[in-house]
Amino acid sequence: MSEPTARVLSGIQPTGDVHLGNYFGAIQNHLALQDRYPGECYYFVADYHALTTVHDAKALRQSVRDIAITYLALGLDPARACLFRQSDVPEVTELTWLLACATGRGLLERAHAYKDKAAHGLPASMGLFCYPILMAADILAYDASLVPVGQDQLQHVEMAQDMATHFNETFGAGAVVLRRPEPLMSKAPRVVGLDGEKMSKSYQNTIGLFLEGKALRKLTSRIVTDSTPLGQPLPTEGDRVLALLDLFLDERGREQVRGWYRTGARDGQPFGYGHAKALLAEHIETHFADARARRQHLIDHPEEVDRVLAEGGRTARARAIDTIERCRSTCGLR
Ligand code: AQP
Repeated sequence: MSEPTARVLSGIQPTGDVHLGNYFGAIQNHLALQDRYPGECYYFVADYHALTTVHDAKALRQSVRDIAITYLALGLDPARACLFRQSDVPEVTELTWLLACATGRGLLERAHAYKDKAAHGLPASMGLFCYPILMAADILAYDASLVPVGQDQLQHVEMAQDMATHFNETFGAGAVVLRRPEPLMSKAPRVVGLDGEKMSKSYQNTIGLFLEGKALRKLTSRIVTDSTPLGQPLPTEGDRVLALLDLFLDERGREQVRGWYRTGARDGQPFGYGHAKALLAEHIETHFADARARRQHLIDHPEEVDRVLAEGGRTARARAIDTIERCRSTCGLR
């Protein structure tokens, strides 16, 4: 295989509304990387993955389009980054099988995401158990060298590294048939949710990007805090509202808010959690205001979104076909 330039690959599941964890943990990086590596970024909507939890065809189709709308509204530029539907590249399911044949079961049994979901009582299908193999196939099919993800996906990228090595050793006698990917984490690799756990659609503790007004303020008011009364100093360590506010603030803003926390006062007036939560709602609303407007345009013009996905699917599939041909030949299937 000839040495390709840096190539970026990442995905997101169409399992509900995109939340602050997805955005600050991964999507912000995805958008920055299209400037750095134009033409080499591949971002997919993981509809095969979603089948582990979504069993409603209409809802899945709608959700795929919603995620694509969100990416485009946030600034994904189809001229620089390829946005596609995972299932438009069925070759990844074949690569999943080839990788499975070179992967020990013990590797999958160590997957934290599977264990966490099972511990939260979510039904554990074989699909969920094998999810890291499909994810490895997604990464390896495009010869990706960089995989921007949140902390929860770090182990899966490491497993993809292991699977590439196992495949190369098992079938390729050590030749580099599949390229080893490296994870890339953002400055906010683990964003907390309303309850202080990892923000996650499955845990129903998320804050969506496009909520506004009363509904948004109602949601931020649900963030769990201690019971420090209004006007008393608030803890700056471990507070969830402050952790979320930090995502929107520069160094100066962070210091300023910490000052209000430490004194329990802002401009001579008592300051408490209610004020901090209202401030967070304001930041969310302002930060995503432009994207919210672009999103409305795309909701009204779904044909534009479908066109981007269809074109992205063709581009991505051409890459994956190269890889699968190489792998088939290495395994002796041709
Ligand atoms: N809380 C988070 N902090 C930082 N990054 C996060 N990501 C998700 N949650 C956080 C990153 O977002 C990208 C897309 O994630 P996903 O939706 O495909 O799946 P996920 O990681 O499993 O996110 P959820 O909300 O927890 O989804 P469900 O509940 O459907 O499984 C990934 O890069 C992820 O790391």
